[in-house]
Amino acid sequence: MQSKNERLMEEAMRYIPGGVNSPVRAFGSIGSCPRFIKRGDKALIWDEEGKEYIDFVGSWGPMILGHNHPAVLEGVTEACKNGLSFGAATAVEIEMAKLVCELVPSIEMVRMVNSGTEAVMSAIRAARGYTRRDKIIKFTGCYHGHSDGLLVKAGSGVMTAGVPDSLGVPKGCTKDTLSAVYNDLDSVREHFMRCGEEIAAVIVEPVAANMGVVEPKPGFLEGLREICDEYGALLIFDEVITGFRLGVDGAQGYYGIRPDLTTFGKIIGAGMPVGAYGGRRDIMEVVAPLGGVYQAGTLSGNPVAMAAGLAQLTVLKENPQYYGELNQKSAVFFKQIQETVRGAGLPWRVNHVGSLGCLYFTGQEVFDYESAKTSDTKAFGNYCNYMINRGVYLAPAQFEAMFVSMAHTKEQLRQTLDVMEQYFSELKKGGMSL
Ligand code: KE4
Repeated sequence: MQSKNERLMEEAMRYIPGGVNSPVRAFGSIGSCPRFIKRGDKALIWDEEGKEYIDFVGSWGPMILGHNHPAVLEGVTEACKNGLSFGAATAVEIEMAKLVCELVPSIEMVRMVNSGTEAVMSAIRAARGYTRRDKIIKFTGCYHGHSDGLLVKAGSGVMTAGVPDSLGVPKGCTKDTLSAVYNDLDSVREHFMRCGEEIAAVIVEPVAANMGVVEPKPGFLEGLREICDEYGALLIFDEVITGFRLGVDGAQGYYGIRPDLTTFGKIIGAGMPVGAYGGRRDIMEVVAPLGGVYQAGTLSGNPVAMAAGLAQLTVLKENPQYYGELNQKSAVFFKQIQETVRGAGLPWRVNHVGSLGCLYFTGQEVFDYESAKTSDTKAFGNYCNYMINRGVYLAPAQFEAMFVSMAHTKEQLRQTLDVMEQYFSELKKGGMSL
């Protein structure tokens, strides 16, 4: 007998590629049927079959306050009553820009767009327009959205130009994208020594949260800052995940590094489609209509989306203690996961930074893409399906982060650990294959 989720997936597959509007949602890497989520509240979500889950995806990061936060709901509801969109300047966009500039010291000017992808694409164009240089350095294992120039084959040789990692991306779009190794400053220096005067920018996830969760080694981010200054290249922090997550001033505040440009998404929209890029005024002044870098968008700065983001950022600004509580709660939780795994005699590794964490199914330390890739994704799939089937909604892919929110209660985290303990003890008794 087909479940409702299976019936919905069958129908979705008829009208939407892969049945989903974003590939990771298809549960392909864990080989099971996606849950069609009907609603969320605080740290919980329910699927169309009425099953309840403790949510550690949180829409891939935006729901730091949990689902349905009253301030966000009220902000959106009130904004809707005035109309959904005008394609004209609105006062709420000024409020939003002012708040982002106030909360993130490196941001002197900011432009709203509709996704993280659009924010990164635009920031790179601004960097190229400002420096009049073409090349960009990114890091293997870091993901910056799906704009052509960034869909570069992972690990393509340090000495060679980027090779497209997707059909439909012409070689010309990636020839100026150079790959370096995360946490390896020498791999960055090699590029600069060879063609430093052609390099417009280095773009980095200050905490790499698209190969699980990989923290920058001490000196890595500082080294990037120094190398960029030495060669006149710009440093772009892609804070689509870490922005307003690690603290109100993101990873740049957490690590004390000042990038030239920063990209945002996710939390800045509180679940509505919002991205943003901003930074030094002299750089942002190259953006149209002020300067010659063209970028536009029908729904950029949409008043309803701004109301959502403004409400969430205001709650975070007015309650700075939330971050201490969230990061402390998360640190205890991720350490307990590590203890649970070790207690079952298993070698797997937990990486965590603030409220981001990842359980890697590998016995190796994970500090870059190559070490992350040693994870046993099949074993992860078995674990992930077990957890989801028992009401713990994890990202259905090994190389995604767990997101803890302010709404997760200690009881829900304890419940999650109990299910993990069941899994690992059954595994140890041989009740399940790896
Ligand atoms: P969006 O275009 O998906 O809003 O943002 C792209 C992006 C840019 N930069 C970073 C660091 C990101 O993590 C992302 C998107 N993150 C993924 C999750 N790892 C979104 C989930 C999905 O693709 O469905």
